[in-house]
Amino acid sequence: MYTLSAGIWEKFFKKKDYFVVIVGLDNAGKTTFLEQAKSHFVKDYGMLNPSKITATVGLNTGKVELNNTCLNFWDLGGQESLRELWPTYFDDANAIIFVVDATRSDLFPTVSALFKEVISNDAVQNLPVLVAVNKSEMEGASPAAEVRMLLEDENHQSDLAVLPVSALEGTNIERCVRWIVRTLASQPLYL
Ligand code: G3D
Repeated sequence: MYTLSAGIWEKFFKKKDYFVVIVGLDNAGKTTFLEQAKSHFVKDYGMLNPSKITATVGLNTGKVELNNTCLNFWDLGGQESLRELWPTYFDDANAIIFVVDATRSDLFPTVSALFKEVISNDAVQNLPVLVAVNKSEMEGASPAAEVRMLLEDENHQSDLAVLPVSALEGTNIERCVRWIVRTLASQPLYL
């Protein structure tokens, strides 16, 4: 009886912890995205002034709680020399956020190759992946649909969302976080 009640308690009330890895090319806006997510969901969190956000060397972390879910974010440095460390984090990840700078269509071939590399990693194959098409408030930014076509890969088996965002202005950041939470909660596979 105790085991049954403990099981019910765990299922409905215990906070579920997930790890979400944020990757993308350097300067795409990963750290700004994380700062916005924290400022939306962490009570009294004072977002860093964007001008004070410097290039990620190694790792930034952040925790966001909503409902009975706790998302632990790892924002990984995007410089070429740091990318070889990404797979180490994929092994423990429950979801991936891939940030693309929508204003840098000149980098799209590199972005596409990098995305394929990420999703072909064995540990990522079955994880939900959210592509944040960032800086979308800027004139000349490529639409999310174009980025989606660029990244379409029939080998990726699990959930994929491609959303336009502005990490700087906070547009759609909440929607991204809620998509991750909803997708994780709906798939026992990801638990
Ligand atoms: P990274 O963590 O991927 O390396 P950062 O990227 O979060 O450090 O952001 C890199 C630069 O892009 C920063 O500008 C930041 O303010 C800017 N940026 C991030 N998100 C957006 C966005 O949605 N819109 C616009 N217009 N700019 C954004 P600086 O000038 O500090 O390098």
